[in-house]
Formats: sequence, structure tokens, C-alpha cells
Amino acid sequence: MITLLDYGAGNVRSVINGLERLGESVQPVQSGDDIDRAERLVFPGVGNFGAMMQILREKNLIEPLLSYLHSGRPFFGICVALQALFESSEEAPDVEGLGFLPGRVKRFTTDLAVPHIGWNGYKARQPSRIFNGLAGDEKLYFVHSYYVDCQDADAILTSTDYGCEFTSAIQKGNIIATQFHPEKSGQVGLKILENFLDQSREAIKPQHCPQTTRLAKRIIACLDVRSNDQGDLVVTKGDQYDVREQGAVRNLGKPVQLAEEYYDQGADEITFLNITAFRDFPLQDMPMIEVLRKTSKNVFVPLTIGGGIRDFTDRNGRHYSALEVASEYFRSGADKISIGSDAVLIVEEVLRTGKATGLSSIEQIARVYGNQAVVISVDPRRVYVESPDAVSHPVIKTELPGPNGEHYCWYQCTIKGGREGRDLDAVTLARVCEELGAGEILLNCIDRDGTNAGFDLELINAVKKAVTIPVIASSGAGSAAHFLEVFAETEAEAALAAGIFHRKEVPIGEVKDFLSGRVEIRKV
Ligand code: 1PR
Repeated sequence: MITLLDYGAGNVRSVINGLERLGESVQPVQSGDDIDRAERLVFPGVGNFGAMMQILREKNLIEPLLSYLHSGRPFFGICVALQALFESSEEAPDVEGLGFLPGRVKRFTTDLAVPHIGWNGYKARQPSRIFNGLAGDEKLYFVHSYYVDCQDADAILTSTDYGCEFTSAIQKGNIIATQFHPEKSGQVGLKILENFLDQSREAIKPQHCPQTTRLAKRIIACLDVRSNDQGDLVVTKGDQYDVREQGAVRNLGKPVQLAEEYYDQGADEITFLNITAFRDFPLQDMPMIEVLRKTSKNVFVPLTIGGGIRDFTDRNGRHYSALEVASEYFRSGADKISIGSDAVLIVEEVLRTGKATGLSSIEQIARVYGNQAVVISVDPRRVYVESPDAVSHPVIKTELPGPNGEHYCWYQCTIKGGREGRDLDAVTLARVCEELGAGEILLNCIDRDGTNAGFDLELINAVKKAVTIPVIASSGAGSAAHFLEVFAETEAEAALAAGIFHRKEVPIGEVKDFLSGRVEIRKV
């Protein structure tokens, strides 16, 4: 039996799924007494350091937690739960941490994108039972903007490089905590959890740890999901967003099954986009919730879900906030949510009034679940113009002339799955969304979607220059070489594709084999 400390702020389902997969039963903490009685305690931390400490205080869990930590019983903390063990955090300077270990939590100050999102390596500093079966050169999944500066050298279990060298795991007696997410780190992560659960395993140091660790470029499989005309939920795929072929919605497979296949093939992340959610409220019959629940049982890499995340009032006058919709997704196994149409409307309003309200879906969800949990999905389309000052939007000089020989273009944002163009450009959208608290940009391109013609490098460079958060390049991948091209010619942190994977033209493994040795990637 594992006791799980869930303070209600994020995706603990994946941790539970991981532990259950390893044959354990999981009992959530209801009160401090449960912690007092616990034999093994797992504490997955998500969201904001200050909010977490405040909830722990309100629930009177600080004292039981500290006395558990000092009792020498097994403890595994994840992400913000690692940070909680220290004295304080720059994320909430007025809030005290548990102070179990000396040191502070600091924000990354680097030219690299922040949050640090993706698969990075680790350098083992001491033997541990969690390393059993690991070679040392594996990559693990990180997602955070703050890192631990541990002042007790003997407690540092692993360190990782990202602009600086930071403590990525600690071990002190039976207390282990990691900045990375084992429950999201595929088979390697499950192995680490399994090693923690079995206290009889020998403490070892892995053989092949790197001198310097490097963040991998991520390869993401995207599943556009909707109901077809028969009412079945299917994975579909459009050509420039048109998903119908001879009148019928293209059916390329079942969402859960395809997600599992891509996980097995080595996808670094899976994204589900509920592409008709702008007209059907996502909590009405909740098909995507079920997809997430089932997928997260067997898929141990990050899951993003998008579509319909906005405020909504149903026929009976019941109001749902975007935060409620997102919360339901997080509870069901999502690690990140993606906001499309609503982000465009929010940014238009911010630009019109000159200020943010603090109440938009982006701001509210980022406040509760952390910036890293909020992805903005952009659906832009090229608009050619005669000259750079023809419109008030940022215009780029393009190598791909327009139909009338134009050498300039801007990227118009659309909503409702590309059906409606707006007077807003993708560069401004991305920049303002970052200011509002978004943690990542999923940059689609209607012109390239489904064309197999390669990514729109000019679009990606224009948006990437405007933001410091990670950018996922999307739309147009038609070969493994297109992935190399996008990583060589832009600074995108990840590349996403759909059609070539669904049609089995180029499997994920082939993309990774092709990139191996040329681009830093995660090998499975
Ligand atoms: O606006 O918040 O409800 O979110 C709806 C979401 O659904 C948005 O993220 C939007 O991008 C997506 N969406 C809406 N309609 C479509 C459509 O195709 N008709 N799909 C759609 C967007 C783009 C990518 C695609 C890449 C890669 N699809 O998801 O996977 O272009 O494709 P490729 O590799 O085959 O070229 P909201």
C-alpha cells in the first residue's frame, strides 16, 4: 500500500496509474493521520510553490509531513514536492518551504527557453537503489521554471544541465525526490519507481552518465479527434484543415489505440485536439475525458489536450469556467491543456483595452496549474501583401512569393478550426499569450497542414524570435528530413506531426533514427 499526498492541484492520475501498473494499491491522504500511519509516502507536486505550501498549511499537513520525513520511512517526492523540501523559493519569496534540506529554489536565468520542458539527462552523484537497471545515459522528462540549489552536497543524488547545473534529484536516507517526472518518463521512469518501491534493491551507480546533459528535441504525435457522421469518436486528419473526403470525415483510427501505438514507437509526447469542441461543449458528453483516462493508464509520456477550453454557459444556465473544464482534464490524466480560439479572443481584448484582467482562461489556469500546463495552439494562415507597411501587423519578407509575386506576408490568426480569420497576427498572439502566462506555443500552419511539404520555417522563426517560451513546430511534415530541417533552421524545441504517422508513411522510430547523431533526441 502506497499513501499518496494529493493536494488537488494537477495530474496525479499518472502517478497513481504508474504505481498501480507496478502492482501497488494507492491510498490518498485525507488528513494528517493518514501521513502518520503511512508506510511509504509518495508526494507528486504540481503547480505553484506558494499555492502548494498554502494548501498544505490549510490542511494541517505540514507537521505530519515533517515528522514523516524525519522518521526515516520511505518517501518519494516529484517536481514541486522536491522543491518543497527546501527553505524557500523565488516563486513565492514570502512563503516558507519545509526546510528539510538547506537551500533555495531559484528561477532559471538563461537564454534557453523557460520553462525547461522535455527530456534531459542526469549525472548520478552517489549510488542509489533507484538506478537499478539504468545505464546512466537515459533521458527523463522535466517540466519546470524553477530549480533547486541544494546546499547539502551529500544529499545531491543527480544533477542536470540547463543553462546552469542544477540538482535534479536528492537522496537522504530513505527520502528521495526528483525534479523530473518518473511517471512521465516512459519505461525508464517506471523502472525508477519500481526500484523505489523495492527497498531490498542494491544501491548502485550507473555506468554511462554524460559529462554534460542535453535537452532533447521532442517529437510529438498529434491526434485530431472528432465524431464522424456515424457518431464514433475517430482520429481524423485534414488537408489544410478540411477533414472530409468525398463528403465523409476521414477515419484514421481510434484515439486510445493510436496513442498507445505512438507511445510504444517512441513518441516523446502525445497531443489530442478535440477539433469540433468550439461548437460542442467538452464537458457535455465528455468523450475526451474518457479518452484521457484510458490513455493515461498505459501511456507514460506527457499528454496534452486541446479543444473547447473556454468559459461556457449551458442550456440550463449553468456556468462553467475554462478553469473547471481544464481541471476536469487534469484530473483525467492530462499534463497540459491547449487553448486555441479563446486565446485569440483574449488577446484581441487585451489589445483593445490595453490591459489584462487576470480572469482570462490563460491567466486563471496558469495561476493554479503553473505556466507549463498552458499551451497556446495557434492556427495561422499566410496573407500576402505588396509591401512591409501595407498592414499594421508584423510583416516578414518571404522566400516563397505569393500568387501575384508578392514578397511579403503576415500570418493571420483564425478561430473555430480555421473557419474564421481575425485581425490579429500569430507573432503578436504568441507574445501577448506569453505575457499572460502561457508556457508553450503549439504553432500550426493552415497552409502547410496535411501537405507533406515541410514545416513553414519562416513562420516558426518569426514566432520563435518574439517569445522566450518553447515553441512546437507543427504542420507539413512529410519526411524524416523535414524534422532535421526544422531543427537545423529554426530554434523550435519540438516538432509535431500527424498525417505521416497516421498513414504509416514514416514511423516515429524512423524519424528518430534519421535524426540520431545529428540532433539531440531521446532514444527509446
Ligand atoms: O479552438 O480551443 O477549441 O481548439 C481547437 C483545436 O483544434 C485547435 O488547437 C486547432 O488547432 C484544432 N483544429 C481545429 N480544426 C482543425 C482541423 O484540422 N479542421 N486541427 C484542427 C488542427 C492541426 C494540427 C495537425 C498538424 C500536423 N490540426 O493538429 O495535427 O497540422 O498535421 P500534419 O503533420 O498532417 O501536417 P479550440
